[in-house]
Amino acid sequence: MKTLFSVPAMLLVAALTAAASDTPPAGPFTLPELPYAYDALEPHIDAKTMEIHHNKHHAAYVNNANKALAGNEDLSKMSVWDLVAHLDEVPDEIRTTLRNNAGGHANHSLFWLMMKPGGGGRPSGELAGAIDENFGSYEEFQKEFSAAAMKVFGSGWAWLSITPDGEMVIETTPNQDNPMMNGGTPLLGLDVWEHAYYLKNQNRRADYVDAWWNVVDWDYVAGRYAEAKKD
Ligand code: MN3
Repeated sequence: MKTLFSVPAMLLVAALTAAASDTPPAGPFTLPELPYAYDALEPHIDAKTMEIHHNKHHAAYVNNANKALAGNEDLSKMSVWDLVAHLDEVPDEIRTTLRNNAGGHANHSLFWLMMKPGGGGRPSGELAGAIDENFGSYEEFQKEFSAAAMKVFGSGWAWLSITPDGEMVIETTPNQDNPMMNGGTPLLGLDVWEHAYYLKNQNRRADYVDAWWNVVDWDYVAGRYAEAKKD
């Protein structure tokens, strides 16, 4: 009879210990609120995908980055942008973890802002001019960007970005890498991880890419371009 009591007691201790060590630190990073409701991008991006993408995937990047930074006061003072731009300053043993998870936090924080309900259309002003100048036309840019997004093998991102030399380019990155890791400035990014579209589109990435153009927030992208030109 004694063992019947002691076994559950041990399990309880084990469960409590596991629960305590599974609780991620509260900072330095926090999951940003979405600037719109989960269903706001319907019918182009479905509510369930948005909820899981934000509340599970993005949250996991935040939690894992915070765990890796625990006890490192200097790195914990850096913004996520500084951190992903200066991975060379990160100790070897946490560099890959931060590349993936601070990278994931940075990329998703941008991604939510690069979309809005009632988005789409086309850019205007200086950004439109720069796109025409670099790609020939908006249509040509859109075609090239979509093709780049389709060519990402496995998980990654397609970007419109400014290189360290000030050139406007379409590029892709694997995993949660980001143009900032190479000194560039992302203007527009598209998450082509399957978690971004599999619930609605299954294997049809092209359908997701086509739908996504309808939610791009060109005003936000134009603002990023204006900021990049100031530097
Ligand atoms: Mn994602």
